[in-house]
Amino acid sequence: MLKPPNSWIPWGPRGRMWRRHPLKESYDVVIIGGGAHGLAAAYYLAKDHGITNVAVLEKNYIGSGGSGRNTAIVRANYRTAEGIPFYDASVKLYAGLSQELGYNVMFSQRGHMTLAHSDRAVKGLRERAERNQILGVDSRMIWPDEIKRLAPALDVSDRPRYPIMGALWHPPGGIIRHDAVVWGFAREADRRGVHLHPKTEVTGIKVEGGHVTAVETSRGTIRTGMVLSSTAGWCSTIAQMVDLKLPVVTHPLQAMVSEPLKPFLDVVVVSASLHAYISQTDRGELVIGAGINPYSSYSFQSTLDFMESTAGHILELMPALAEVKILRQWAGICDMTPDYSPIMGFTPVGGFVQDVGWGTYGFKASPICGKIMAQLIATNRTPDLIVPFSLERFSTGELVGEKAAAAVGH
Ligand code: PYC
Repeated sequence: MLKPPNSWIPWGPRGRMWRRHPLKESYDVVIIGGGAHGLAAAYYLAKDHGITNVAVLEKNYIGSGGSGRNTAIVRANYRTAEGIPFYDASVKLYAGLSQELGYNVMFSQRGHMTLAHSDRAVKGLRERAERNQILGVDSRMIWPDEIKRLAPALDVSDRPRYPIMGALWHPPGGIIRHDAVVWGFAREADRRGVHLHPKTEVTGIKVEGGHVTAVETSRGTIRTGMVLSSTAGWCSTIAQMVDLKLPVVTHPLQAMVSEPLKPFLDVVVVSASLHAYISQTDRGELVIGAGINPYSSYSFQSTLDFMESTAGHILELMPALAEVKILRQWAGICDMTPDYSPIMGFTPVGGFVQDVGWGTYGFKASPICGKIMAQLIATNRTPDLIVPFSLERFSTGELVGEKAAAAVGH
């Protein structure tokens, strides 16, 4: 039986994961988006800086957006001198997260393998491996013998239309229990006094004299001088509320899961040329994804076309999976920027801060984004790590090109 909100409900050995609260008339910080990024920012604001008069507003349930709709891959094998240290810092935080949150997020650093099927792809991956190594990230090229040893199900013969020629091997990469990341951050933010408000939609943001003064929601107006947009899918809608136009186009991204199988795949396998990636969860299910839908949309619709074409590509890589059944499919939506890097930091509107434009990379950056956003808000300074990711780069031309580091060709 559901008990009334506003109280701890003892329905498990530790009670509810987080409490319900009435919406207060004012908060020091309002975070829009109750996914891993927003919750991490709330947690680190409280833990690192003692700022607890914070509300996290989520229009649906906690973790219902991109945080609950990704394929749970974590990695740092990016391409640019700006991106690599950023995602590396995230992998390192993820590695200590179970201990930090006192909650098992099941991070399995089983290794991440990006296949090359052409000379050009080998060259591109080699460049990435070298840049990763220079910046202290463990990545190297491997060749068909080692690829077969690490992932015996892969067909490394010359039978396939696109034979496997080599791979970028990134041992610290892996998969995680994505819901546990959300729940762990939510629980710890709550325990430190942050108010989590699910089912609370932001309908407007009030700006007076060039500075944010209030957030209007489906449950009433909140006075605040600091708003962080940590939204995926709706970042342009939120930015428009303060008359800010973002260089973002939103696309759906689909994925699917198979029936559970005996464990046989203990690395993440990615093929950019075949537009597909696959990993096996601890439950034995295969998690399979592809590139974004080729059209801009806010739709969460799964399509047969995605299932059919992606399954075909996976079978090129692992023909033995021909009889495996797909159990379910889902879609999320991704805010794509022109250079495939995020937009983080202050904006021309006072008190309006953004952590958006993550495209298909958002989940893997959650802890570092939370920590950095909390630092930015608490100190009113942009931390060095995110200076290259400002909104201004799209007018100065100093882009951070990470398209070539995408798991698949989008
Ligand atoms: O960049 O690793 C990645 C990824 C996988 C699924 C979506 N993005």
